[in-house]
Amino acid sequence: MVVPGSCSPSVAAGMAALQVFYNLSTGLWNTTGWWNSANALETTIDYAAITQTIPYRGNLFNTFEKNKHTHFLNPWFYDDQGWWALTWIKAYDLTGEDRYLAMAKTIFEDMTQGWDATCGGGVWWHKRRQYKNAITNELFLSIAAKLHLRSSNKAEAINYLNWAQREWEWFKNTGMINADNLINDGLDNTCRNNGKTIWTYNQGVILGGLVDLYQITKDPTLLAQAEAIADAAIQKLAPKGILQEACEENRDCGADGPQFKGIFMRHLSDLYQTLPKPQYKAFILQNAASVWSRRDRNDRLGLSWASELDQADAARQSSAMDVLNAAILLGTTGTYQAENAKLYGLKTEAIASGFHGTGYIKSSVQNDSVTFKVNISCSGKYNLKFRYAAIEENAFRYIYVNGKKEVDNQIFPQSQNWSDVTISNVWLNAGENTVSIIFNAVKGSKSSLTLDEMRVEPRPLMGNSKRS
Ligand SMILES: [Ca+2]
Repeated sequence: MVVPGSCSPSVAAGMAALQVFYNLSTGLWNTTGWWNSANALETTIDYAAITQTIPYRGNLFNTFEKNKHTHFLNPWFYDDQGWWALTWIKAYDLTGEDRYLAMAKTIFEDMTQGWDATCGGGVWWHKRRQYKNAITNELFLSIAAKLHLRSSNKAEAINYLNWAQREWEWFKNTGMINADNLINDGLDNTCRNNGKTIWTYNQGVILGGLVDLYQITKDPTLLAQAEAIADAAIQKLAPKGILQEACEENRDCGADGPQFKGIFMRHLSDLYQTLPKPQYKAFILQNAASVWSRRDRNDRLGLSWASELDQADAARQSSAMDVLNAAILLGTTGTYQAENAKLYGLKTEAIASGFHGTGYIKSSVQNDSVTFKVNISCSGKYNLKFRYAAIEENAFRYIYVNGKKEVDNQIFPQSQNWSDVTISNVWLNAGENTVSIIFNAVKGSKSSLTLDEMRVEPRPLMGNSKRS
């Protein structure tokens, strides 16, 4: 399978085609609606974060400056403004600038005005108190959980968590999640599932909210619910493995529908970071390859990801770029087992409990070494996280990256149990790299080291780093 999971030129070309629609004077994307522009900006931020590139970061600043006087509030619809809250949270994660987080909080505060006791709770879709639907409440859940994770003020953090839990308690009891574990559009006048269209984005946004709430509470039922929804969507909404919107059959999804599939994929990608099922990875890669193979000569991508381009606009383009972003992200993280690495002077073992993969290695003699081969889609700075034990005392080893010394005698603090040591900000090239851990006793390496695996992760985003 040809996967467009490299930073350049393929995915970069798709991003460039998205920015062709960007209007500098409005800060929005031409050819699409207001809420779609929030998603196009989120796509742009994801791309900047995943590839660690700066070309479109100016759009972030510009969109904020041109529109901040509106506070990104919509006169009619709570869901439309919710997208902007998610986008500004991502902008905060990318830049660490508090004003973006503050804007997300302002938007959320306004959304709380839409909550009332009709149907036992939930936020209205329309500000004239019409229709309690899935998307508005999924957004509300996700924003609340994300704001909780980013609030340093304790009272504020508790408030956001209370909203998230209140929303989920209500949502799961409404019946909007049907017997197939798929989410219908909303509630009817008797507060029951109205049986209306199962849009892909309604199977997506919920995943992000549940994953975040799971990170906060560690309640396994939340992750199980997310898994059930994701599995059902992949099984039921993707003929021949390619995600399809219900409206595609008539080849008319209006202005909104073309955005939805990307939103699902973005959140499936979030779920995969917490629940790395091989099936999710395969699904992302298969869809990315399919849509990319259908691009036109200007790298434009259409409504259907399984057939030729119908028309080009910013909604279609950003939606498709979401799955391409997800595919790149898969190529920037990976876990490598020590027992499968290239070993010199070492043997593998599988006696101690709790190892990952099929075993681990024990390093204790002069000049022994472990060399990992690491394939990365995008060049940039990464964190290398080693899972190890050092039973007797602190162990020290040389770390080499691509044949060059990265760390003199990295310390692996004494630990009877499996622990992690992270080496931050290591430059890796697109393509193949080598990472070696070398016992150089002459230069001060010492003590035995048990090594289980190495995990390669993109350097954390700035705002995100406050979370740990
Ligand atoms: Ca292992």
